[in-house]
Amino acid sequence: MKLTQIQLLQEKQPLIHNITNQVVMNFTANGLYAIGASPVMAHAKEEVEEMAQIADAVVLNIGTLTQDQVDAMILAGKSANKAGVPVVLDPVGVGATTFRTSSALRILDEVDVTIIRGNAGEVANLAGMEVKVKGVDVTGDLQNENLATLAAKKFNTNIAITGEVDVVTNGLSRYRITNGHPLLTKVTGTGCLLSAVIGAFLAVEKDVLTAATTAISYYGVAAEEAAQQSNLPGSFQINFLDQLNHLNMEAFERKSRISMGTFG
Ligand code: ATP
Ligand code: TZP
Ligand code: MG
Ligand code: MG
Repeated sequence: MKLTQIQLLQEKQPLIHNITNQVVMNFTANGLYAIGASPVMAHAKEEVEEMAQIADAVVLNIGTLTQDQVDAMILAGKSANKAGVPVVLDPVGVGATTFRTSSALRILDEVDVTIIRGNAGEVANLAGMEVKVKGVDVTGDLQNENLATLAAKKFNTNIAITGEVDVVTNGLSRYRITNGHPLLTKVTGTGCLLSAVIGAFLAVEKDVLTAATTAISYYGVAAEEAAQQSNLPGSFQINFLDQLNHLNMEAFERKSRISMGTFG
């Protein structure tokens, strides 16, 4: 099952349309190439509807948002919705400023988002809990599971909260993924790239929870393997891209840690 999705991805080379932040564009494009997908960054209001329509997934990331870009994200998201293309939202920094929070909420109001992927602080703020994005610790595992369920129900969508432990839920079923490596926190854009990688998996797997959990686990095992070859951020980043491209499938099957539970 897991193998099939990755093989499919490499065969199909889905087009992933990213409207993303200025920090991570190059890393995101390289990471998508590494897993076999075909990235395109297109931000202009004049072209996003057309691009979203021909894409296999659309990724909206508000990391360095401007009002124009938010408008473009809504145009792209609506166009994707019309064409049946999955949409990922990465609400970078929601809660840090009013503009980020209100823009993310506007996107969620106007676009049918397939999955939101963020850290615990971002998802908490999105769900209306006033939590400092950097600072207040909301990362107890149980809290994240409850928070993800609450947000999934509130926005009637799928949620992935990532951190040391990752949680994916649609509000009813939930999965925990315990792959990953602390070096991922020392390279900028690893969350943003993960959101795009989830988009790529959604392009080849219709079951959103299966696509997201496999993507997150694959990503985490690639990081674990890369960390065996390098223990400093610069070389880790390079080895991580190589592992995303060339992860040994036997190692993935053996090291993948996904557990399932249901909420009462
Ligand atoms: P933040 O701004 O909080 O770092 P982010 O958007 O960068 O958020 P992360 O939660 O860091 O997103 O997730 C990116 C990747 O890093 C995920 O694969 C996640 O599992 C992994 N990760 C994050 N923290 C750790 C950790 N302490 N140990 C292992 N893996 C981690
Ligand atoms: N500033 C605005 S967007 C961005 C920074 C540093 C990148 C955030 O990337 P990630 O994946 O959330 O760490
Ligand atoms: Mg991070
Ligand atoms: Mg992030």
